[in-house]
Amino acid sequence: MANGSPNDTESFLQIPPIKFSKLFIDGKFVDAVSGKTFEVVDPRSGEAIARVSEGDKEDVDLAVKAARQAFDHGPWPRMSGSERGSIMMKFADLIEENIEELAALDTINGGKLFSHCKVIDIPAAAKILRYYAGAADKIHGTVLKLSKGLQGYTLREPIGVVGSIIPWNFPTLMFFTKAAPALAAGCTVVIKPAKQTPLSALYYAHLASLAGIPDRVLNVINGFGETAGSAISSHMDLSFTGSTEVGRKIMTAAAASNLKPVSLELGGKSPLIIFEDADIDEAVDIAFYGLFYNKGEVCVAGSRVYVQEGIYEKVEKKLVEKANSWIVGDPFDPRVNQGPQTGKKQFQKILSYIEHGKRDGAMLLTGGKQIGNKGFYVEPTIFSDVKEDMTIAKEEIFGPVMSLMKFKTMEEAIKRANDTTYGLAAGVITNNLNVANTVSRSIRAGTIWINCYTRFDLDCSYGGYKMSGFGKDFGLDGLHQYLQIKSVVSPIHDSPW
Ligand code: TXE
Repeated sequence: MANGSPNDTESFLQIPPIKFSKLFIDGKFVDAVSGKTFEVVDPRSGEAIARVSEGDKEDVDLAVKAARQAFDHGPWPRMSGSERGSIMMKFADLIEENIEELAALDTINGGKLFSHCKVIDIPAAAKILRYYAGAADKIHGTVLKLSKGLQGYTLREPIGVVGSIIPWNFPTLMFFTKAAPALAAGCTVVIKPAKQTPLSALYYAHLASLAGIPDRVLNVINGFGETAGSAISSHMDLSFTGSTEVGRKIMTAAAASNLKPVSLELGGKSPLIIFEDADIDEAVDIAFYGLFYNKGEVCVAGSRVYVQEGIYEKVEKKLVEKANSWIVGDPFDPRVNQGPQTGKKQFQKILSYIEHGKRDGAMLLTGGKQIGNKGFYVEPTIFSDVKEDMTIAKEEIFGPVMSLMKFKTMEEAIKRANDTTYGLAAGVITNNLNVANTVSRSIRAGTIWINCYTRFDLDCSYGGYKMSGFGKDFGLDGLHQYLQIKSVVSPIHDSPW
């Protein structure tokens, strides 16, 4: 095929040793109480590569009990920030010592490019740990001079036991985006990886222990959303990344249990607006990677691309050329640009959206089909003449499917870009500073990229507007999610002040 060679999979088959497959509770790898296990699948072949323990409510109860004990009586929240920080630094070092193996686990388990895991995802885990390790001893309150005869101060205290439910598209990044700030804050954590991608999370539990994170502070429960995930959301403070639909269930569980604070990073349908004055080649590159990076399984993916009418046909043509030279195949193969979608359900969902697009009258410029007959490979797909009321323009596809739309004026582009229930991110490409600034202020989304896309920086917090959720990951805002403010007030007797 023009696109890679998923059927040559054997030549790149590199199954890393799967050393950890149980639940991690109380500092030990243990079987599930029920003794149940479930299959983990290699998306290159659709076949099972391991079985891992299947946690359920009883296991979540044990993990929460352990984490609660560690929080109420253990050393972790009582250590100085710098002590916690130095253990986290050690954890980061251990990750770097095991980059190849960890990268291979995310590739075999998530269909992610090995080369990306090796230079982006796994090193980013160490960076995130170091960023928050460095912040752990800079958690300050304020001193307050109150009314006459009163003084006070505020403390920022860890919120307690944190439950994190994470998705499968970035198994490593999501693990540390949630766990690192929570640990730095002095919280204890119960984390549930997605059922598709538990392998690296279990490895991280092992490394955390080696680094000196005390037993019970970090617990990992593999399992399904409806059982283990739902038990976590009825239990403790929560941080979640996943679909808007499940976000809704988590809010309901939070309200029905203990009114726990929740932070939700949910889906998106992010617009990217390209103006006529842009450098076309650069704009095409930004748009292409903005959608096809990580096979389109990116929450901020620029899936609605608005192009101003004067350059529309040129952009269309260049995007198609790029798609035709984009190599889809085995994610271990260094020549490959796009691996298989993470799981069968997601793969089928993407193909069904493509059918919707055709039925609704969008013009299929390229792609549109499965590649090969084994595994979960999808052609890079571009639709043109897409209208806002079409399903492919409204709903998150979470796959390699781009929708192109033509616009005339800036005002029209802003109005149409905002015509969505989501608000995670947006991009604008133009050389006109005024247009860039006006669009940035007018789009209702949590992150706006100007003349770039998907450029994350740890110091720059991100999270959604509207139904893309609330709460911020990254930056100091990401740390503050795991801290609560206590005010302490005391009188000064007979004070003239
Ligand atoms: O996600 P889920 P799915 C979007 C994307 C994708 C769609 C569905 O559009 O096609 O969601 O993917 C856990 N209580 N995103 O079904 O179910 C689940 O086990 C508690 C966007 O895989 O939201 C997993 O750990 N937890 C997103 C996590 O939720 C529950 C990334 C996410 O899975 C649960 C992934 C329940 N009732 C998908 N049900 C992003 N924002 O980046 C499931 N889970």
